[in-house]
Amino acid sequence: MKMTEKVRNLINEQINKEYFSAFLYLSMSDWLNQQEWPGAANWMYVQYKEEIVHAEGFVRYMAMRGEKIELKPIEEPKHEWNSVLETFEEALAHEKYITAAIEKVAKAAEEDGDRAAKLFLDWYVLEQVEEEVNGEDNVMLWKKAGDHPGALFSLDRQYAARTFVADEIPHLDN
Ligand code: OFO
Repeated sequence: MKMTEKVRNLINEQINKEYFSAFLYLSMSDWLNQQEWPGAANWMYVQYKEEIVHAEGFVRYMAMRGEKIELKPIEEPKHEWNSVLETFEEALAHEKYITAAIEKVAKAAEEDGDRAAKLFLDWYVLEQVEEEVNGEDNVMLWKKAGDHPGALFSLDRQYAARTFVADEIPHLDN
C-alpha cells in the first residue's frame, strides 16, 4: 500500500525534526563542554546520537515502504545558553514539541487508514513518553542542585556515566 501524501509529507517533516533535534543536542553538548560541565555535555552527546537513530529509523522505514524521502535544510540550532539548567529546560520544551509532532503523524496515519505506519509510529509515541520523563527528571535534579557547588559537581559526575546504547526500532528490516 502506498502512503497517502499527507502521511508521506509528515514523515518527511519528522525526519527533518529528528535531525534538528540531533543538531540541537550536539550544540548544547558543545556549549556545556566549553562551560566545563563535562558530565552534562556527555549526556547531551548521547542524546545527539539517539536522535540520529530516531531520524534513521524514519529513513529506513520510508525505504522499506518504497517511499521517497525528501531531505530539507536543517535549521541552525542555538549556540548559547545562560546556565546548565537552561539547557535542560529547553531540552524538555523541545521534547514536548516533538511529542506533539509525532502525535500529529500518528493521527494522520490513523485517519488515512495506514495501519502499518501507525504500528511503526507507536514505538515513537512510547519513546516520547520516556523522553519527557527523562527531561522532567533532568530539570528537577538541576533545579535541586541550585547554586551549591558540591551538589552541582556531583550531579555533573553522575551525568558523565550515561552511555549510548542504540535503540532497536521495531518493524524495520535490516
Ligand atoms: Fe527523537 O526524540 Fe528527542 O527529539
